[in-house]
Amino acid sequence: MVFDDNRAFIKALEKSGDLVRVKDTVDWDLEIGAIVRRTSELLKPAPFFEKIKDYPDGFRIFAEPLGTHRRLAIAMGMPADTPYRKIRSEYERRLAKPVKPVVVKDGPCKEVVVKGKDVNLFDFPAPMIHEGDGGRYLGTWHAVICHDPTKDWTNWGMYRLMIAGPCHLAGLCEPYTHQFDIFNRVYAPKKRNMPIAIAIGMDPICSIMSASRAFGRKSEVDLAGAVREKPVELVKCETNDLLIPSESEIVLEGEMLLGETTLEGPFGEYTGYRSDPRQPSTTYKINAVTYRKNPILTVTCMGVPVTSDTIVRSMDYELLIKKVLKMNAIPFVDVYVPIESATMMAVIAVKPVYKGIANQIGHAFAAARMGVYNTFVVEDDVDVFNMQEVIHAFASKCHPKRNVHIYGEAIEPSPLNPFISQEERKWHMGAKAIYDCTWPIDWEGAVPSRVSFREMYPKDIQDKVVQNWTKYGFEDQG
Ligand SMILES: Cc1cc2nc3c(=O)[nH]c(=O)nc-3n(C[C@H](O)[C@H](O)[C@H](O)COP(=O)(O)O)c2cc1C
Ligand SMILES: [Mn+2]
Repeated sequence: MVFDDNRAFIKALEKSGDLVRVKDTVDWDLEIGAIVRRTSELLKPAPFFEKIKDYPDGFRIFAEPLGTHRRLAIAMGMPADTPYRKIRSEYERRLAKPVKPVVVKDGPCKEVVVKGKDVNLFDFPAPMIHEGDGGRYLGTWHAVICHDPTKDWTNWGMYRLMIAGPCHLAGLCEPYTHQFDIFNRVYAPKKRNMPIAIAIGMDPICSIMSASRAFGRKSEVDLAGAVREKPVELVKCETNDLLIPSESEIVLEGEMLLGETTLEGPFGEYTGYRSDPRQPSTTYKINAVTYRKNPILTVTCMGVPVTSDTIVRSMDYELLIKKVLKMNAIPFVDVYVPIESATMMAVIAVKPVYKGIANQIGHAFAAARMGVYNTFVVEDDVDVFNMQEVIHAFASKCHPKRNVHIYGEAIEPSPLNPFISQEERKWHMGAKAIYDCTWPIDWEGAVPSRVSFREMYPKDIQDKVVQNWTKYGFEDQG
């Protein structure tokens, strides 16, 4: 059973030892960011800050909601120690049946309503997350919601939001996002601002969906319903017609402004580096704020992985990669985007039934709008989730001259890519590489035999050893 709201999720994390309540008063100015950063680098439980300097009692922060696979499993309603491969296959299974949301008349997110000139975004304890950030970020784990009336399509996307004034936010909305598309295709030609709603502190599945891009123009709320296996409850905004999850902690209602930009950034980014010079960014005007009593602000502190960003977006990228592979009829068996790679690396297992599969993948990836730069293609006898096996395959099978394929003029989807030059950044050009860790198909008969438990012993001996494992005196069946 998954959670209706973030508060129930927080309780479950506390019960399983995956959340720590910080009772001391902590400073929104860098101290919270530093604590969260350290928890990510040490893979510690999610911090929950109960008292924040300069803010009334009851204003709390819940950080890195999905910063480990344990927390992801709990969010999915599965045992905390579920192996990742099982979490993902359950996620994929549930996605098959989208569930439409239901509209309700009222909800906890309306407990406090503030409108017009009374709006002050500084009323919320938005942290100064990293030193050198361009400002205090109120949106680092949320959904920006907008509607395309020409397609009856509502989009949710997670796009970072810096406080730019008491009722203004500014943020990066990259050109490949749906929000950018809807604004420029539907609203800008009519010279209109676009109504938006920002939901902060939704249940964990709704947040996963806001950060996902693997599903094209499907409404994220229907897919959240699918993964929750029950509809999301939505309630109408006070000042526009958008619908927001009724259990959200904080809702900001407003508009994305036409022809107005605000200097925003730099920001400590998912790649593990501070990115962007300060630059003109999308601007939002906030006309009303509604929130639950004692609101809980969700926060992530991106930087060197592993973070909620890398946990959630790696899974999303795996689905995206599978789509690209299927479109190109590539005989793949499995895909993994290591959570330590900030989605910049992938491992793909293939059935090598014809020559040149790795190179074929390389060409497809070079043209794809995905920030996956280094891809390891292994054979289907390698478990893609097991880095011990992946590294061995790479080190022993990838001929440095023949098996490394470089695509030097690949499309660069992200200005945040740390390794491209200023010139490449300007023209959206980057590079990608494929490391072919498969044996040449014409080596039949000359392929070295792998010396492993699975391959070097007769089946009856393997079975006997596995059966008697604990009898020999070993604890774990493995
Ligand atoms: C924590 C976090 C922060 C993100 N920040 C941004 C951002 O500032 N700008 C952006 O364009 N995408 C950002 N993304 C990625 C988008 O959320 C992702 O591409 C998503 O698919 C966008 O939704 P859309 O596909 O409906 O456009 C972020 C993702 C996460 C998890
Ligand atoms: Mn979308």
